[in-house]
Amino acid sequence: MAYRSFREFLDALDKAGQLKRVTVPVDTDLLISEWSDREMKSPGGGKALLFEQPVIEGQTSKFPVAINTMGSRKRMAMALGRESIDEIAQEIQLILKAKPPTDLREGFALLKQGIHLLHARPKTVREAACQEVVEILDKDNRASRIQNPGSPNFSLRDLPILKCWPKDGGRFITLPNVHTRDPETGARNVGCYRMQVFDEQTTAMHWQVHKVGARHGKVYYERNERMPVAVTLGGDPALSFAATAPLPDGLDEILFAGFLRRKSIEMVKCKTVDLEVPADVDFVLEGYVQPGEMRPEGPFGDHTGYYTAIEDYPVFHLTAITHGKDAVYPTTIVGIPPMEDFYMGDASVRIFLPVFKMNFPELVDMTLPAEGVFHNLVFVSIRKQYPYQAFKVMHGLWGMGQMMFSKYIVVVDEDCDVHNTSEVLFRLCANTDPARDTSIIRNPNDSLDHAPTEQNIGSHMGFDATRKLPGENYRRQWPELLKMTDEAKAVVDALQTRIG
Ligand SMILES: Cc1cc2nc3c(=O)[nH]c(=O)nc-3n(C[C@H](O)[C@H](O)[C@H](O)COP(=O)(O)O)c2cc1C
Ligand SMILES: [Mn+2]
Repeated sequence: MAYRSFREFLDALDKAGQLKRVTVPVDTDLLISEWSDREMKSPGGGKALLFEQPVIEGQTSKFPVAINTMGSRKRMAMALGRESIDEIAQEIQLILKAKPPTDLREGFALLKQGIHLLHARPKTVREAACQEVVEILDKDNRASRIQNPGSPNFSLRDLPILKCWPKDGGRFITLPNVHTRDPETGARNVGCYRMQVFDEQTTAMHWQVHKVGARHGKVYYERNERMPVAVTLGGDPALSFAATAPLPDGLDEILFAGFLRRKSIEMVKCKTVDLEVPADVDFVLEGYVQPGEMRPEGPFGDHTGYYTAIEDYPVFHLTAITHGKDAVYPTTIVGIPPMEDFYMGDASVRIFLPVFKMNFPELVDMTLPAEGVFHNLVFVSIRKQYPYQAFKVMHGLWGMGQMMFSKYIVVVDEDCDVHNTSEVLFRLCANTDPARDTSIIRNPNDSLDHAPTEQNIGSHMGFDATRKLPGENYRRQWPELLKMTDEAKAVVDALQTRIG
């Protein structure tokens, strides 16, 4: 089921007992963050929170704050309108099976075609809920200011944007969907890149060097042209998820979100920039990035669990803010895991598992444990057939999109449950001789990783924790893993049931 608005999603969460309303005033300066951190770290990810009276600089905001709306397996599935994420993985598998692709590129091309076939192509509309209230901020456009009866003067200061951690450089928009276009091909991209608020009309734009927004920015820079950017907040959560998913460059997030929610997304033209945005979103921040203009961003309490240091990033200038009358401000916080974003990353891995399996037929399961905050740790299980196959798989993963960042990859046999960290650690410790069973390589690193000597590059390590086959320099008899007989288990099951 597709949601017509973010409110409709919140209502669905409420009905499912997945939403807690906080009716007392709570300050956007650290207090909502502390409250939410406790909730996110409670068993299974806790509940979504709706702060009905967020306080910003002493004033109660008229927009409520929603947080942790995707922070559990159940809520993540609900956000995509599904019973479970595995449904989506199965659909992707069906698309790929229709005509088995010969390589990954072809696989994604096919996926794109399949998504088209499923009527996920966006439609354009003229009237939009996200433009019920329009505030033109651009000085150049003041003359043509669109007057909306009853619309208050409104700027970024009126949004209940959180200061998340004590030493943060300011307030950060943490769940923005940043819409850009490649000026050469016209291809659209939507990415989730945080934005530090500088003043009521400017923010930072934290697209890291490996991301598609940054690549689009570089093309504008080379052409010396002003880059139109539209940032949306809220609407159907399928888009917010798609903006975080590691899609290959060129796979349109709007199409992908349409596929996820099984309904095409309605788009509306922006008021001050030549871009389209989903009509159902809660807020639209329209504006531009002037290529070459950079400003210090940070520090920010990041998903690494540490503060990311101050660095120069592009500046986003607002030209208009539009919003619905009933808008809700969606946000999240990141920090020491587990946090809400773990469930978003986990959903990405599960949805794209069929694509990985297509490239690695031996791949059984894969997970990015919360402790590794996405890029630091990957557990993968394989059905091993020939010597050094574990190394083939790790090197293959290091060559695939954002998997290039994976700092440690542990490969185990198919009978090991990768979702059980203790089982993986047991295999890792028991089955490896470090000098023989590891591979250290050089690869790009995630920009946020503070450990490497130089930013963006570093070493990565793979562990072959599978049982060794002939031909893998193991000259002894590999021992057998302990296993109880089924008969003994059945007898003890029966006895225990009898005594209760
Ligand atoms: C809560 C959250 C915040 C994020 N913040 C950033 C960010 O500030 N900068 C960035 O480059 N990526 C950030 N990401 C990761 C990107 O959204 C992710 O890599 C995405 O796939 C990028 O899309 P793209 O490939 O279209 O550039 C964030 C992800 C989440 C879940
Ligand atoms: Mn993208």
